[in-house]
Amino acid sequence: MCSNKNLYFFVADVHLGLGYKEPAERERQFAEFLNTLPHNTKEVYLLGDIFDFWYEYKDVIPSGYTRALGAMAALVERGIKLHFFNGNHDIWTYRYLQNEIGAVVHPKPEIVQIEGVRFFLAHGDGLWDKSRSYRILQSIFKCRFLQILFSGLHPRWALWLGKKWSHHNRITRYSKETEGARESFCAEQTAKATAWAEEYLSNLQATGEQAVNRFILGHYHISATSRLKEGATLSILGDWLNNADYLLFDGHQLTRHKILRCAQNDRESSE
Ligand SMILES: [Mn+2]
Repeated sequence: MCSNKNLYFFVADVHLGLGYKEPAERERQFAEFLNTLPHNTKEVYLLGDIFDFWYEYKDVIPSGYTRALGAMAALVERGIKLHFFNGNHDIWTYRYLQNEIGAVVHPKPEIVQIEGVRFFLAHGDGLWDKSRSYRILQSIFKCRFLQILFSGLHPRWALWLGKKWSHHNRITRYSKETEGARESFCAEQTAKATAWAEEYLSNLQATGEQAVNRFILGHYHISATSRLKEGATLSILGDWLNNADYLLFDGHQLTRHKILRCAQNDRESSE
């Protein structure tokens, strides 16, 4: 990590603000992670759900997140390019992150070329789940009229409502899960993601478009890697609720790292 190669980091699902385990500790850990990135870091990709709930008004942003926002701004000040992909928990960003932090906001999945390697980057929701309930929920969230209505609420009520909903969503899922259910969830989601990525590659091939070499997704809260055809890989990022998971690309290799919650040592594995 100390060479002079350009470094690129990928993180998702920190869920700042979520009252699970030790939220203040989680925010400190995330801020420290950003503050201590090596000097040869070129870009940081935040792949969604960094905030458990975000909403902003022209002159008001949610309270909390101070350390995280400060660390994000400091990164940009250091000349590191910061990318913020909207997740389903932080879908409603307007201009604050661009104007105040200097981040590049990506509302949709993107294919980007990094050091000659083609990456498909996305938060990961809705890529293959086209169910009716998902589409209804999306149309509610993306509805401009509802956003205007929401903005009309006093921030005290709007943010209370949003945080309540976000929190309920995640905690309900976590509290219902047993170890066995978690394992089968991981296997099932990895299989779905892999099938989707394979099909995506086939479609690119059929239309004569340039292939993607690396797929990186968040959203599923699982640390998983799949090998795809033609040497491509799919990596799903784990969340920061238990241990912190991130991916590092050095222009050649993509490696997965874990910052363990109790012991601060990094664990590394090749993708
Ligand atoms: Mn998500």
